[in-house]
Amino acid sequence: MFKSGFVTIIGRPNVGKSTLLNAILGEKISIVSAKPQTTRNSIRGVYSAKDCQIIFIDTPGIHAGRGAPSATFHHKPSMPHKCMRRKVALGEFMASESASALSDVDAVVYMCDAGAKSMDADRPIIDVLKTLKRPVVLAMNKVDAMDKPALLPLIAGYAKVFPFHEIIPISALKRDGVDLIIAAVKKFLPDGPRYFPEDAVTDQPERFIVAEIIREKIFHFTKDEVPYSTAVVVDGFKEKKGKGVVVIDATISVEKGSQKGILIGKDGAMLKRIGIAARLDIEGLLGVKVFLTLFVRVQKDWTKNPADLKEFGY
Ligand SMILES: Nc1nc2c(ncn2[C@@H]2O[C@H](COP(=O)(O)OP(=O)(O)OP(=O)(O)O)[C@@H](O)[C@H]2O)c(=O)[nH]1
Ligand SMILES: [Mg+2]
Repeated sequence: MFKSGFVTIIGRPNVGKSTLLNAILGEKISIVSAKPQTTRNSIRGVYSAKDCQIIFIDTPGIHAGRGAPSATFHHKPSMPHKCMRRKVALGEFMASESASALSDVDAVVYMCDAGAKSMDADRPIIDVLKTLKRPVVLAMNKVDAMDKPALLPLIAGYAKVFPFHEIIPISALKRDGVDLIIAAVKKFLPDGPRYFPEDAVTDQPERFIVAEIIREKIFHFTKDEVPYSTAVVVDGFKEKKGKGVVVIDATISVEKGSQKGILIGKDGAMLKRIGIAARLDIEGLLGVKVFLTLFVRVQKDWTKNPADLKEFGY
């Protein structure tokens, strides 16, 4: 019988969830950066094999407890409109994306960073997993960057707080143990149809991935609050028929004039750097030559404004 189903990858920011999704698919559809809170939307990737199809859902990292950017994991988006205006913010959108990606899934991959100093920040998320009643596999990531003897006590520690179906040490970066994760969640798939064509990798629109690639370069090249104050929208995406060329226009919105200055840089140097790096990746993705033009504009305090969030896809 053919098996198919949905598996959500969840965990604290920066543990390597998007890296794992890309490693599972063998293709990069989800952006990655060394900074926490890179992923903002839940992103579906399709893994197809002869006997099964698994839709893996990458999610924004979950902040639980104090110091969270304004969001808690338990945010319920069904509050009255007036209250929404005051309270909805980008961080809350991200938390609600993660929370809703957990409903109706066949299994969950909970990811932690094996090198993290303590598992205290995992506990509130594990408490949520307890209420879910779904099979959970623990992916203990970044084992390439730690001393192996530290692994056994860590595994014992996690096993004590939750009945994980399996605990699998992996390196998403080096693709070590990734097949074990796939095999582990495969056990929980029900009989089901092939939801997507066998050669599909994602159902995210090309425009979305292009905007994300640009956002990734901003995360790479800028620092402090700048990447967190940035949204990217692709305004134009035109294929020149028969020429193997795609012309793309995109607008980068920031919250303040000073951030606009940083993004453009001296004589436009920063924007040029972002544009070149993004263009190369987009050309790799689309397999054609790309002309990319970037615009920068200020949309004051957009991360706090529900109408702006909506316009930017959040
Ligand atoms: N050493 C090591 N680094 C890794 C591994 N997996 C991911 N990383 C790095 O960890 C950082 C975060 O990776 P992401 O995949 O963006 O993490 P994420 O969990 O999706 O982060 P958010 O979207 O911000 O929640 C990047 O610098 C990755 O290169 C791994 O197995 N080993
Ligand atoms: Mg991510």
